[in-house]
Amino acid sequence: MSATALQASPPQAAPTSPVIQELALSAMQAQRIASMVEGVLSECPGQVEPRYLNRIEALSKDFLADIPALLWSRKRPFVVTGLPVFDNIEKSKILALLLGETIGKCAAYSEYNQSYITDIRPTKFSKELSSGTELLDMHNDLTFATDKCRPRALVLVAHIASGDVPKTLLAPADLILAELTPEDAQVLAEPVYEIRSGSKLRWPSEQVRRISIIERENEHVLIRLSFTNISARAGLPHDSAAKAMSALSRLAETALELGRHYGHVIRRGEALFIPNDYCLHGRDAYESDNYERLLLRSYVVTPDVVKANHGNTMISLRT
Ligand SMILES: O=C(O)CCC(=O)C(=O)O
Ligand SMILES: [Fe+2]
Repeated sequence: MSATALQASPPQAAPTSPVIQELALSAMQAQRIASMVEGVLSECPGQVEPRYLNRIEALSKDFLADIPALLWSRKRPFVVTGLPVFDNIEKSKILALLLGETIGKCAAYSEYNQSYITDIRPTKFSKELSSGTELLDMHNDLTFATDKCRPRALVLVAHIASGDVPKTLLAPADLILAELTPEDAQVLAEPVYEIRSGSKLRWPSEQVRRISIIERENEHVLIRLSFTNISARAGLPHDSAAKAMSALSRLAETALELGRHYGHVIRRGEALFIPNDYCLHGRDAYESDNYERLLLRSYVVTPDVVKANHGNTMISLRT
């Protein structure tokens, strides 16, 4: 089958939900992805992520052009369905990297886990909150990081997802803002907060940065929220600090409510794309012991960020 014939049947952005769209791949597209993945694995005998990325970079991904178009124009999360599924986890890793490279450059963080892929599953061997089974509160990833290094998007691929798997909670920033009172929205837009983070990293890189929680960028809304490390900025009068913190907790509540409403249970054959700055995510609690779930996550930054600040995609959170 020629590339032209494949391009003749583009994926359809089905209006399953006006908020979290589904992009259903055609069987031919899935087939083409599967053979790319097989090819990359067989051409990278060392089976390491940077090698996979080198190979992936050289491949034409134009037949998946609807993916970046959808992500960067709407700045809303969406789910891609109809992906090939693999038993060999190396192939699922390559798939996650391939999907990441359709929207930008996959990045690894030197002070985090130095890996282009992170496995997300309940385990006692990780300090990360996402590896627990309790509710994972609404957040964005590496919230504290600067514009020079923060992931612009996350791609989550389900390698295993069977039984009672929890929902990935999703709350777009503009919808959260629409639910807030004008007073709260105003406080949250002011730089009256500070975020302290990075102390738990492998090579601790603690930073304290002054931030606002909500920012407007033309018609889009940017949002910042993380777990317990945002406080009212030091030196703020007591009343203003109290106001800032109560607006923040109302925002977190609203985000959780919307996150549960719009969330998606990710299954095998699916990938979830989340624009990190424009949408909060979380994960519902595991409700029973009857589950098997292993997600693979790739972080993606934009090529201009890599070029201007790093020179390569092993990125330092100190930048
Ligand atoms: O487990 C999930 O569904 C989401 C995990 C998460 O927060 C992440 O991958 O950053
Ligand atoms: Fe996360």
